Amino acid sequence: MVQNEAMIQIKNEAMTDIEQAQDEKALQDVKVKYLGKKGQVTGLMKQMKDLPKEDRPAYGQSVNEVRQAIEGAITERQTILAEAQLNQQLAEESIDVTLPGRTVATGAQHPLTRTVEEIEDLFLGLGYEIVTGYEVEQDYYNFEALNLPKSHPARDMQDSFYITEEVLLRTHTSPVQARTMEQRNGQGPVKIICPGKVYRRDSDDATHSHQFTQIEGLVVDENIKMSDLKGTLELLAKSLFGADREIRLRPSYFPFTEPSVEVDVSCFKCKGKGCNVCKHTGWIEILGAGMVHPNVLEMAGFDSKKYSGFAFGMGPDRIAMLKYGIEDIRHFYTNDIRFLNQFKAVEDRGEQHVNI
Ligand code: FA5
Repeated sequence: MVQNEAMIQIKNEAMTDIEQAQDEKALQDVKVKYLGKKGQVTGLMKQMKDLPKEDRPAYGQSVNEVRQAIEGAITERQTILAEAQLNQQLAEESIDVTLPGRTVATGAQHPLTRTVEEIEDLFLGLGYEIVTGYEVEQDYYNFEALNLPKSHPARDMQDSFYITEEVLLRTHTSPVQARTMEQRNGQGPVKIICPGKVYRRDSDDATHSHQFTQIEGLVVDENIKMSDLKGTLELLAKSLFGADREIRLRPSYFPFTEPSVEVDVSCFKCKGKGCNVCKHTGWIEILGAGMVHPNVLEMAGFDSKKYSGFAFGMGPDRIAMLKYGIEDIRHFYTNDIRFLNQFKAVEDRGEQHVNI
């Protein structure tokens, strides 16, 4: 049996609908409209039961041909739509490989950390150990064990933040000396440096901060002399500020060392002639030092007749300021990215020492 009029009309309508479907969803709707359970082609099939038995096979075959024609057209349209969608996607998502890449922000080491690590490296190379102590410290280790009894007037040199009468924020890294010596049970040698944060009730200005960094050095052994201290500090000055630097020791006073000295380094900018960095003196003060006071050795359990030692304490904040020409100590603690980024350039050039 050939396709009847109803079949041809349904087929033609289906073909138009398929042609007009603009996306996968519309195409699915067309499929349901004609081939679904309640679809028009299914409807044709249902009419078969009303036909005489002998006409049914031919009728069924004709309806099937309509179904196959519609199914084929839907599949074809699906391919066309999928291709069109892919092309559109490719056009929209095209990548211009000639565009420059986005810069990835990289960090730089903080100038203070660089300075502390530079100093640590030098002393590690000389066989020192690095020891860290407590920022919240007992009055005993911060003062008394360092020959500064309760009423000692030199306590005023380091105005302190007290937490209780016996506990304070350490004012220097020297308590680490006292603690380390105590732990060694009177047995030398001791050869340590102690980096860390310290706190003082100093009012903040360009060269003073209430929180700053110190590095303490301590050597205790038999026959340690002032010349050992001088040689060590000379090496430190040259390593930090250049091979042609000299140092100068001036008499000073610290309760925990005797004799005590302030140590100056010849100005690295003017080479000693006088300039703004050295305040026209040719010398820059970098640290305090001295021979460990016999009372300090004895209090920590060392026999001061057998052992002697030297100690020094420096402020890496001020050293970093000198090295990098930083005019205000507060820059170290405000975390301004513009300030920190300047040191990235130094790092990239791999420079150890920047002349200002
Ligand atoms: C001391 O603190 C001694 N403990 C150092 C010492 C150790 C001497 C061992 C002898 C033997 P002084 O108070 O001078 O010393 O401080 C040492 C360094 O800390 C100074 O040279 C300075 O660089 C730094 N410093 C002191 N006060 C401040 C501050 N408010 N802000 C920034 N740096 C400071």
